Amino acid sequence: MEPLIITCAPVGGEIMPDQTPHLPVTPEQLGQTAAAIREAGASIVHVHCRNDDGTNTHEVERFRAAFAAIRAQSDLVVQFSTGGAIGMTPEERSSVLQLRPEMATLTCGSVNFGDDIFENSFPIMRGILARMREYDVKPELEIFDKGHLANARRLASEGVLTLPQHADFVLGVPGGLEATVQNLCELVDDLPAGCTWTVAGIGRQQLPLAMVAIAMGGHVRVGLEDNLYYSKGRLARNEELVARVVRIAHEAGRAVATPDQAREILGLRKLAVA
Ligand code: KMH
Ligand code: ZN
Repeated sequence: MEPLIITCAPVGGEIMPDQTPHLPVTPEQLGQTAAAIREAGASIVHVHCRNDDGTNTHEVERFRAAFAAIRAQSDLVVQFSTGGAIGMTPEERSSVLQLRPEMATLTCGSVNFGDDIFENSFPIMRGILARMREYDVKPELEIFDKGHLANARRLASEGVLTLPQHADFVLGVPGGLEATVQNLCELVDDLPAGCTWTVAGIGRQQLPLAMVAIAMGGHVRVGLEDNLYYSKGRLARNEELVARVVRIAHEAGRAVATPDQAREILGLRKLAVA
């Protein structure tokens, strides 16, 4: 099996600082988190940004500062969110692509998201993909529901998305596909040929689905964006969620990818040395 790529999603767009003291809010805190999760064994960091008061922002200058802080302290693959937070416009969500992160997410369809709707119509997806092509950013296909893979195939048939790509199955969002092993297996079976995949289980399903992905040859995402707790009632730090997956992978005899190995698996260019 290829080495395990561990993505850490340390912030997200939903958790607020009054829910945990471990949420990185400022660019400096994101830089420190990057160093800590890299040390623990992560190879990709999935980036959302916050204002100093913890509210969400997709402001280009905030992402620029976060990108610089992460790069100053780690060689992680940097993946920006284009999902942002509920209520952001498609323009806001995609404007950060001009900073040319190595990767960025493309959610492949609309989905209920708690009491809200996370809107990703075909025009929104085409618009994000156009900017990804303009700035040469590799998409990661965010799959929250079964039909999202069909949407990706439709975008490919239109010629606006090339396949294969890397997919991230985000399972367990209230309103999306439930975080079960059966659902994961069905999605893996339905993947377009040649695609690689990661699973991000929400909440307490993060750990069991990570274990299944390690065994199946997939890849794993952990982090506070998806799961606040290390165990029942005990708030997690991002780096310890990563470290636990590394320990399990080692026990299972699966090597863990460095960022450069992740770049090779995902078809990304090597990081230029300054
Ligand atoms: N915060 C969610 C509404 C992504 O980063 O691409 C969307 C999200 C997906 O987190
Ligand atoms: Zn995200």
